[in-house]
Amino acid sequence: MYIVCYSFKKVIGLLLILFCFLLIYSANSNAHQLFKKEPASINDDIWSITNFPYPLFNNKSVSLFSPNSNNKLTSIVTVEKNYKGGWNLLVDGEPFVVKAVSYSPTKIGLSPDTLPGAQTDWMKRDDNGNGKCDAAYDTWVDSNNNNIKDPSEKTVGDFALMKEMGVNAIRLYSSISKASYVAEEFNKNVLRDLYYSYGIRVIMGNFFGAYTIGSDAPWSQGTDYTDPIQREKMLEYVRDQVMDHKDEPYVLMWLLGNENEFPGTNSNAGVYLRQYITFLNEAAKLIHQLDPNHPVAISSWGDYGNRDRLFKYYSELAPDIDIFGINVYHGNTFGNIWKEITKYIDKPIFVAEYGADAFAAKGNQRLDFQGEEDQTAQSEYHRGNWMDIVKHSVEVNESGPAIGGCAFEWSDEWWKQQKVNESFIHNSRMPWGAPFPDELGHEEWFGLVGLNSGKNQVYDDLQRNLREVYFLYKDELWKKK
Ligand SMILES: [Ca+2]
Ligand SMILES: [Ca+2]
Ligand SMILES: [Ca+2]
Repeated sequence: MYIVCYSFKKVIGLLLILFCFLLIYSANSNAHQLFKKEPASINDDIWSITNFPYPLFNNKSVSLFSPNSNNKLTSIVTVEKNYKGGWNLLVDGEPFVVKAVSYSPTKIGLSPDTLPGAQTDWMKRDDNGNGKCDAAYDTWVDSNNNNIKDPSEKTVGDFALMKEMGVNAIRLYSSISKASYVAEEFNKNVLRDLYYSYGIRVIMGNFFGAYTIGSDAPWSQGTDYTDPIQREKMLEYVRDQVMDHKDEPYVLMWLLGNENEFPGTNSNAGVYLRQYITFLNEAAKLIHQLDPNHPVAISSWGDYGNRDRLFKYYSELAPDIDIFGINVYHGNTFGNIWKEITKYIDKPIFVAEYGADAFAAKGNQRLDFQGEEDQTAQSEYHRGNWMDIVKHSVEVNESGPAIGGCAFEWSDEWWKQQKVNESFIHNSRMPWGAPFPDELGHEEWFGLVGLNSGKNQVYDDLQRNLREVYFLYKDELWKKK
């Protein structure tokens, strides 16, 4: 009996030991799993902020510092008036003509209506899971327009394509969090690589209340520039963004707003023009206090009804804005706007948006969705605009105020003229009247680069179709001398 009991105790003991062993093993394997699940990306905490439904990547392949950078963190960018009254932008003392494109490479099928941040999340999007930013490094050119990636059509990436075209800056419109600046919306590794590996800088935008971003006003009411609480929020947003990027090598300039005087941006800037412009100046002052190394530009609305008054107010109320930027869609040239501006404003002028869409409606039927691409007409429109900028720059005229422009835009955005859930369709409906080649603006077709051949709706997410205008810049207008 004793022996039996002893054996029984021994068995229990052995079982206990085995149980403990299993427990430890199980804990270890849980720990191992947790470790394996540990987020790889430095930006993974954005999950909790914006809840983007896709994995974020850790772009280990991009270099953070170029061998020639001497660890210099940022350039000194200034504006300078010459003895003839013309203006130059100087980067580390050297004249710099801004050859920029607006860069919002929204993936087909995505829309900010259904996915907040859809038009700005390209810096983090890695849908093909290779650890690299898709738009920057993984796009390919469908050079024979068959919508198929043929063996000869190698992966090249937008950054390389832009460099090849002669682009020296991209315009980023804004971060898009409404209430406060969220640093994780930007991927600094990608932007540093844009600068170090491709020589392209960033015009760092801030909507400054346009579309209620920054003011956090209810959409139904729109941004109110007379509201002290909203104003404080917008300044705070600017302060946080500037502090986050001011020492980065890629920053070319700050750019506040985007056509905020236009009622379509859902603000009352155009109504309370004096208050708005005075407030812009406050923000410009703040930026100068925080960052003495980069100038402040704005993005005014070229179609404001009483431009005489607009430019007069800017002249009187905004001495701290360094560069007068303006979006202009006035036809093949900018017409009289140079004279209209310089009548009041003695500052460098930056055409913050210009360009035309590639879609040509058949006839003049605004509700007729029929038509096809007219790449030549788009290209010639860009030629006229760029040559007008050159004509008003010191390159041609020593008293010229133009320091460059930003072509709108790099690639088509299929979400812009849609009913809900039409971001998979390249719509041509609801164009706006404008002095474009067919007198209509088709908002989804402004790309220098299309996302398919234009002949059908079959595409690869990473496909690029270079339009004629791309080659116009690459081979003529922005060709490196
Ligand atoms: Ca990728
Ligand atoms: Ca092809
Ligand atoms: Ca669409």
